[in-house]
Amino acid sequence: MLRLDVLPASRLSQLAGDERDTILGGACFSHPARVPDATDLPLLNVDMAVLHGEETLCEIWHSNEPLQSGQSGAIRYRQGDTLLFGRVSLDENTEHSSDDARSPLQATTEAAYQSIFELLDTLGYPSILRVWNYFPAINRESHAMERYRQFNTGRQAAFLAKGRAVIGNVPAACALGSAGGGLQIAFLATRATMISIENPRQVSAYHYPRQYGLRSPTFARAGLVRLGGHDILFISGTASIVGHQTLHHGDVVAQTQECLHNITAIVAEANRQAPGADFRLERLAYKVYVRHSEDLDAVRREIAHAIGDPVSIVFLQADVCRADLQVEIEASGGHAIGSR
Ligand code: 3EB
Repeated sequence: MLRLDVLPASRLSQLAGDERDTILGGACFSHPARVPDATDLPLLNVDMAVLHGEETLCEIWHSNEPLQSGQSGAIRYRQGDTLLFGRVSLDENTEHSSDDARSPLQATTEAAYQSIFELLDTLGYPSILRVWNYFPAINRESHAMERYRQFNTGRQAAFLAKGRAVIGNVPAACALGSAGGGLQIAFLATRATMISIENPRQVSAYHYPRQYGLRSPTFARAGLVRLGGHDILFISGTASIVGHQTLHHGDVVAQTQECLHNITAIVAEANRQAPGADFRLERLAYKVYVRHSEDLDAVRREIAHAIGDPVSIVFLQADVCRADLQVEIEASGGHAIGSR
């Protein structure tokens, strides 16, 4: 039903026939960003360095449903009977006029999410399973507010404007600082029923206290969906946060361990909600965002120590959405992983 393949852009451009027709969409990472030769597909090109190997690395989602491609404004998408993958990439200044009280990033975020919701409402994919958000200088302050908080304000405003819940049943997500480019968002939506999962070790992000911004981040710790008889789990970007507080300032090893404790707790929660699923840490596909590239070996060693050699793992250099966080880990499982 759903398959994740992580491959270099050079191999992506060689895919043909059925191997290409089954592509729903995905994201490619390199620094600087290079456009892979697949312009009709909804692929994000993120300016983000891959920390192992030289090549542009692409995370490609495949589906065995019959698929068709479409475009609506700035959104490119591909859809099947139950799944839709879309991507939008916006320059921060296009949605902003000089008399706007909102910052350019806030206005652009709000416009991007509103257009995503309009598309999904029109095409009838009510639930968003997973959103990937990337934009530059995530920790920089401008317009008297950190840019991550500007993003949160625009995101929440769009959810509210389109009548969507901002607590409870919200998508799994991540938000990371890229090295350049505009606001880039990829999303996976479904007609199937999804369940949002929270982590008992953490305050839900939508209930964070005001010290982290007046508008809370709109995301769940994970999303669970049943597709084609399989339970599929999307774990949001997970950091060294317990309760609502960052733990282990300046200690990337301890932060990595705390991320993995949180992921372990989310997996346990998912197994409780989907008793037949049997999600296991070593069977998940991981994406690890490391703020300082020199921490790669320490982070990698900690992950190997805790979960051995996972079936799929990618290390990227990215800024994490709190200045005191040095690492963030996301994961997914229950779907097929690898080439067919
Ligand atoms: C956190 O737990 C760390 O704003 O969409 C993780 C996952 C984080 C998603 C988002 C932010 C987001 O608060 C940051």
